[in-house]
Amino acid sequence: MTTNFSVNKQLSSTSFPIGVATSAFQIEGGRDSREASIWDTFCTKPGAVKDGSNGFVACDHIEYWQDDIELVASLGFDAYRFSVSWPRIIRADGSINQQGVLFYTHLLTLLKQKGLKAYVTLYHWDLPQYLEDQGGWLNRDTARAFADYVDVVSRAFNGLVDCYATLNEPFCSAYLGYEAGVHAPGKTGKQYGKKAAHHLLLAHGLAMQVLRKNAPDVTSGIVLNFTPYYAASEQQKDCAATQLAHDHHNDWYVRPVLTGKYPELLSLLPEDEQPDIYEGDLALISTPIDYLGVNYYTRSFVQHDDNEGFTILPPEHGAPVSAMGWEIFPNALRDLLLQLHRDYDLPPVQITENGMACDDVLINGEVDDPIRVQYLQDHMNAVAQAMESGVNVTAYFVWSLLDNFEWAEGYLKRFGIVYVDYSSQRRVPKRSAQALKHWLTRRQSV
Ligand code: GCO
Repeated sequence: MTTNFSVNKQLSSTSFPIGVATSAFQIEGGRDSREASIWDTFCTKPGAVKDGSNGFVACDHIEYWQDDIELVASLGFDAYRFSVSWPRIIRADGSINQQGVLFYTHLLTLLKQKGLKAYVTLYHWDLPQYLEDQGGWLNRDTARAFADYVDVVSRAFNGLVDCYATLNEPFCSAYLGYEAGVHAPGKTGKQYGKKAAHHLLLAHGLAMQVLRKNAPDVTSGIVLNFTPYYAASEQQKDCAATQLAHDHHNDWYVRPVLTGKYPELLSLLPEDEQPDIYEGDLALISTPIDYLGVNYYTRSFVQHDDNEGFTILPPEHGAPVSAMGWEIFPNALRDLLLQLHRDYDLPPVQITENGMACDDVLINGEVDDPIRVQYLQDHMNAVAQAMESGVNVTAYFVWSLLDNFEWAEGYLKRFGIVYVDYSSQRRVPKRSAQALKHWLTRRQSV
């Protein structure tokens, strides 16, 4: 297998951390040693998850975590981004699950021993079910409960963490979970999405204040996902629809965090779709962050729609797509970074997720994924171009270390650079992992 991997010099110095990412629900398993999360419940709904699977075992990382960290180190990465499972830390009765806390402190200690930087995400979609039973993210109190949980972990992890992310992709939690209903908890209705989003952003703001107190030396921020939208035609109404999609899905999250204001769209929303904003909320939400985490996978085309205002189109016929059906278009990552740089007074940016699902198959003990190698190389080079144009990017993470539970797709989609044989839990580094290793271990310090 060839393992050539050629990346622009900006990203090829050992002083620029290259990492690999995972999240708790997607890999851990160990369901019996934690409380239920909204994803456990969602998985029991007929038809909610394509293959009818769940996160009871997943990659059994709760058993194999030492091997998995060893793998991250042996592949030559500088950093590991993972998430902490809230329902593994705080029990329904409010007490602390010390075994859960220990799991993560052991993991963090091992990362330190291996010289790997620890990037810790505090919420990657697995809300404790007992909080959903009280209204979940539609209940303002959930934001306060999050801050209390963050207080517990940031004290326990003292000295072990390099970087915190409060939330991962609040758009997905709010819109996919409470409006479109395709993610947990599976609620549908336009009256819910922005309300849930506001409480999530509030949770972020409250958590930032806790982190400033408990972990003042740790780089802290938030991770947002962005789908750059392109107008399906030059017609004015398609251009307006594209802006609307951007305001709803991208700008709704980044603008309040960076400026303390929602997009103007707020005043145009029907009353029942408006979030419940209290005095002081936006000041909290815009607590200064040390970095903005950007997750990028694809772009989309947008068309005017008479009912909804906009509709998002599938990729054009013949466009290269991933196994998710998402268009592969690296230049949109460069352009996204440049646009953020133009629109905002940006803090340093980390690319906290980037990767693709392929139809990977294990043949004679090997998995050949040249398309993923190309994808990663092209996207890293797109990042390097943005850096050349002045965007301050300070880290890059591949999604994901392992094939894992891909939410509503179950185990059908493989995003890992390491193949997981779920029947034996054997891990097999794909060609992409080998290519990355070859490149990572030959970088120079500059
Ligand atoms: C994400 C998610 C990941 C997904 C990945 C691919 O943050 O979107 O963090 O959990 O697996 O994006 O869909």
